[in-house]
Amino acid sequence: MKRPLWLFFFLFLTLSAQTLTTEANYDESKVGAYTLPDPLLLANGKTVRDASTWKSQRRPEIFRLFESEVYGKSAPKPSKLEFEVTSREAKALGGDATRKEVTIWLTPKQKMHLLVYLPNDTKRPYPVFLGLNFRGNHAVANDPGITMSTAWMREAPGVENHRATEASRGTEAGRFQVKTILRRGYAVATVYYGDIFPDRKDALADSIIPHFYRPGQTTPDPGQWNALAAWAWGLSRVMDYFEKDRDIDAKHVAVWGHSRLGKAALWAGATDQRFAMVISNDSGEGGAALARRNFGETVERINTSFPHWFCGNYKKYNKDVAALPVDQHELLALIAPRPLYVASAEDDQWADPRGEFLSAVGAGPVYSLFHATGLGTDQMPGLHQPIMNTIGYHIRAGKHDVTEYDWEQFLTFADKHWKAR
Ligand code: GTR
Repeated sequence: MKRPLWLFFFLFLTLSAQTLTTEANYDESKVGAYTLPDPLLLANGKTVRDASTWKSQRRPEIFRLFESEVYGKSAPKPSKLEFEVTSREAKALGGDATRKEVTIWLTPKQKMHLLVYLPNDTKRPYPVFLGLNFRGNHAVANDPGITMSTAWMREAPGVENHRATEASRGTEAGRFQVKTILRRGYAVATVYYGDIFPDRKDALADSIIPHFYRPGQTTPDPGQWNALAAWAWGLSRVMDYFEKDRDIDAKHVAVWGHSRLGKAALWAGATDQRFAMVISNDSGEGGAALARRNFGETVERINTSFPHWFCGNYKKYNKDVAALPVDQHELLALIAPRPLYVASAEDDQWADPRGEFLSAVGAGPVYSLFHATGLGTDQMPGLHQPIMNTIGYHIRAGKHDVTEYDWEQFLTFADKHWKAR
């Protein structure tokens, strides 16, 4: 029997519509009921009542679940890390800063480039804000002295054929606010995220990951790392360097990130407790936002658009997010009792600002175990009303970005927690 061609088209369209829930939900009344896993409930059914049980039993349980089901387990610290200071300029940025460039050899063959600005005053060692950048170190400030990245990058202003040109200098400066940060007495440090894992679906072979395969291994196991965990791992390697750099106060390193790099910053804060403060800016799905809230981006969407970000096991939850053994408030809880700041933007509904706030609320009981006040409220504040307890939160007007307003809050938050250092 001959079937008309249009019937096949029709079937194809129906099937593809079923494989991906196409429309993102932006209607609060359609979020639906969900039950969050209890961060204080041990696998053996007992409840955690003190910080020591959290640290010795429950934290490792939650950590291992995130490791095997969400981000994947990373390689350990390499035995042979090498650091090479390639430049030092004491009169950078019109004399306001000292600029250092450091090559971090992750393996004898794979390196990443670290850029550091130090404020030119006498209070060495400096606390520092460390964050990955999207466009190469030369994009974070208008400073012709920064070595241009030669790595592959996504198309962006000043990028041609996936390589940076002179025109891309300073194109990410608005997000880094280098001078403002330096003026407040903090150092600034950054690495191009593509040095660790180029942000493309097919870049695994060019990433750090194959360098740590077991003999004969050709792809990560479903519970092993992928791009997000690799970016977080790279941040820890910067921390390894800071522990040897006398300009930097390694006990006061705030790791921060925007969007996908905010997700990486949170995972870095969870995996590496040397980071004394963690800041997530508009990190959304797979970052600060609750996975179970059906609002904006979903687990299925993110795994479909970015299959190289999370580990293989995370894909099991595309159609059944309720089966996830964890939710993102527990990722935030892994940061406890260290200061944690979550920032949202009103027009960034894709990242689910309310889901980011509720996740910070959900981490609160773990902060309480340490006699620290998490957020101290479960009422979402209005625009430009920052909350600054051991967990901080704000939602500002405007779009998905990092702005002067965001930095003003991060700096105030850091001052509040670190002034007495
Ligand atoms: C989006 C992605 C978000 C967020 C964002 C970004 O396309 O869906 O999860 O990570 O990219 O990194 O800018």
